[in-house]
Amino acid sequence: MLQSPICELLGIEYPVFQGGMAWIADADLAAAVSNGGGLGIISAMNANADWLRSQIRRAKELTDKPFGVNIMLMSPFADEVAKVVVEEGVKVVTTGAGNPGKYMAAWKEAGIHVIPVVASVGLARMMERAGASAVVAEGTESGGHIGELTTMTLVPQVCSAVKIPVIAAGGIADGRGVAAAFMLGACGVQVGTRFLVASECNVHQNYKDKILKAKDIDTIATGRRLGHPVRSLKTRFSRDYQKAEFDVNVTAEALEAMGVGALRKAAVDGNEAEGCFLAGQIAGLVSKEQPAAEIIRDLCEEAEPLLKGAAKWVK
Ligand code: TUI
Repeated sequence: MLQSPICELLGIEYPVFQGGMAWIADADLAAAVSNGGGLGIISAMNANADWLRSQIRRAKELTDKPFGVNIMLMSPFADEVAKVVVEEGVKVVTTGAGNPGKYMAAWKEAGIHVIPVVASVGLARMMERAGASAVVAEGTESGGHIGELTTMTLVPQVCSAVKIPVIAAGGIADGRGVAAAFMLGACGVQVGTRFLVASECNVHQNYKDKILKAKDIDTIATGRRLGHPVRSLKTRFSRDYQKAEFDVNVTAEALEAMGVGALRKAAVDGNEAEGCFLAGQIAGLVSKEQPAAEIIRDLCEEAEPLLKGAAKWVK
């Protein structure tokens, strides 16, 4: 059985986190992952305090296992949702797209395990000093908001730089990815794209179908001009956006406006023309819809013989 210190620390069975995907990771998905023995995570995305509170309460009805909340630090509601996780007694908070330093003291005071998602060694070190329980080192293979380094280069450098547990993310969708992450020094993985097609994921069926059909080269990173690169599936929207980005006659404001509502249009409406379908580079490997618990079991049961068998390379 694949186990690591992160299981003991958080009271979970398998060292598998579900990524806090905006407009996708709701209470239903998070509870299904937690019931399957992983760490389910509700995305607070750009939602307000009331929405997050109702999702947390729903998750508590659906599972008695630990689950987390991901706080997207660029959200205009970050301050208010940061309070809700304390009031609702959430056990684990992950953060993305920024530095959660200003919230750390309050969260730690409340006994929350804070696990920031980092894309650099510098932020990982800073988070360890600020009292993070662990970090998620997320490579540029991931879907959504991304940094520059690959998982292959980021994870071992973060592992060498900090003593707290490191969870690897970005490009992991099967047991080979899990085994590789452990070989790089991680003691857990965070998986997004494969959980997006979980049976319990409420995203529009068009989104799932697009992931299931995607090939290796079907994602694109846009948004560099505004300083927030985002990886999504190649669609009419992302190609149009890229064109606009390279066009000096398109203002930053116009670009910003193009992106508004695009995640919701993809996840809720399945709108192929105007939606932004965030996805990781590993989408090409994701080929079937199945229950979250089965995904977790597959990931870990595939990784076990690979890790045990690694001795075959050593003579
Ligand atoms: O945050 C994510 N993934 C996301 S957030 C998101 S919603 C969004 N939509 C449009 C534009 C921007 C966001 C969709 N997907 N992953 C974690 C992550 N964090 N990846 C990279 C980072 C990151 C980047 C820079 C963390 C910190 C950072 O700088 C911190 C600092 O200020 O030093």
